Amino acid sequence: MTFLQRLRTNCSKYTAKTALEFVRDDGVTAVTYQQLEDTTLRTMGYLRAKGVREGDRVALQLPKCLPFVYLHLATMRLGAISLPLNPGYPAHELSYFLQDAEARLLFADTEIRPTLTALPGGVPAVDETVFLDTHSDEWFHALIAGHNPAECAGLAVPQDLTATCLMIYTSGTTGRPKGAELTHGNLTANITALHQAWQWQADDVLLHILPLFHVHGLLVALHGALNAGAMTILLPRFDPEKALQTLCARKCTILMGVPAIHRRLINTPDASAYDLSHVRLITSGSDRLPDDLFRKFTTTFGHVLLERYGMSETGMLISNPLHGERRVGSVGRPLPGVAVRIVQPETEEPLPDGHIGEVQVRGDNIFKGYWRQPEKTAAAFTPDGWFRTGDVGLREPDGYFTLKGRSRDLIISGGYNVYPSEVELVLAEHPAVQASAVIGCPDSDWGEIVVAIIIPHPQTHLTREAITTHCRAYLVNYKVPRRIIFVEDLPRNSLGKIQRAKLQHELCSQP
Ligand code: MCA
Repeated sequence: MTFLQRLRTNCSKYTAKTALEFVRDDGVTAVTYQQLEDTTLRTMGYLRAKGVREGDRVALQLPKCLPFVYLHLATMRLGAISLPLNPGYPAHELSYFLQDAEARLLFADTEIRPTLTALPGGVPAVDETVFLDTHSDEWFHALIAGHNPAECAGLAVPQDLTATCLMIYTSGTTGRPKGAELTHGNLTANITALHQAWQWQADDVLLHILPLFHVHGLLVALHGALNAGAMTILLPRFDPEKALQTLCARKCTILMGVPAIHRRLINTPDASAYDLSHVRLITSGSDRLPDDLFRKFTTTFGHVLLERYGMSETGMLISNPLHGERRVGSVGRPLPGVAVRIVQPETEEPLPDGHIGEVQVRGDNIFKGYWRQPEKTAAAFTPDGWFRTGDVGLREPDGYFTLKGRSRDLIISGGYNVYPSEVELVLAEHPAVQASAVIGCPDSDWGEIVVAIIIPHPQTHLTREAITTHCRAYLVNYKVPRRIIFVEDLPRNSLGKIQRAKLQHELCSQP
């Protein structure tokens, strides 16, 4: 049974049970499984009337809200492709995604209307933009009110496992971001493996504190709970005190976070006074979990974090066990249905246990390819079909994997990926920047922070403020350099390539 079929079954089975609760400062909206199905069906009717057909892209540049969930599910149920986008993208970045994806519809918050309408030539490559006031759901319900659930109730839930249903943009070491196409089969394989590994139950209560526009918050957390017929309490944004209070008051059983979130949780005043004995699972992912944080979390809350490893292109790959040793510094063993091997990077020959090499993976969870990028898709896989993760690690003799770094230039800040090249390209656009290099430096709060090292053009007076203002106009907040260093020269190798590792060594002090 596919994820969407399972969800539909859950909606008929658990009719009166709460599927979602959205918590606002001014109140809570609860949605039963029956209401979730009805609203999804109405939304499907609305989308169909807007001309959405199989394979069309529907872009969701919305803050965390219930209409996001309805639109996402309805789009996939119609056989179309859900395209979640970070609501913080400035016009420049957004415009690229829309052009590349050629979305039929864009849903955006009314607050970004001025940004979008200021785009030269209007919103690119989108048939229609629908603005929603996401402060209240009434707007959305008014939009779909003309559509009866019966209108789409007879439509078959998509069966084709190879059809793309979700597109997530990921950046890379070169070129512009690429849309990773995930299929119904991928989503199903991913969620089935996690259901089994983490033993999701219908009586689980997930506290959802992550953004919805990424694989972690969407596929691992939200889909996990819906697939199990469990209840999800969604907080619109992460606030550590509110999260701990809700966790206790609502007797939640599952919480998922990134290390930057877990660090904020342990640093909350009187953290250890919160009784989390009813919580059965707290996971950590999207970034390496530092050993000291792993240990401090246990001493603060009496809970051992479960670290797992995944990527946007693959969903979840490796996880520490629900029962058994959650090994510090290790991401655990491959999830059911996922094959993992460590290879020598140049020859791609498998390496014996204990040897460090590139992590390569296979399984029904691995994405179909990059949207309209056959060369990049081909380059991402070995000739015999293994996906090259770009991460470096080793396998212990008992099957546990440990990640040791990355073979590509990637900065992970607070669980978000930042590629130096995308920041360097923006810096190069500034008239007073002669050359630049972007690196990640360790940071005790964010894991890593983005650091820009810049050679200003002679005869210009370049300030850090000017660089920050420039970057903010073109980049989403977490990509904006948090440290800016002006230099007269940059270290280069004999081929003229900037030596980022040398800069890192010289300029980054350990946290
Ligand atoms: C916010 N800021 C950041 C970041 N987030 N700076 C660097 N890195 C970040 N990640 C900056 C803002 O620009 C702002 O700066 C200031 O910090 C405060 O912003 P605010 O939004 O209030 O921060 P926050 O609410 O404390 O957010 C921190 C956070 C958030 C909750 C840790 O970053 C977050 O939700 N991270 C999770 C990311 C995630 O879901 N990743 C999954 C990717 P200023 O004041 O100067 O404007 S999926 C994935 O990686 C794979 C598949 C996997 O395995 O999961």
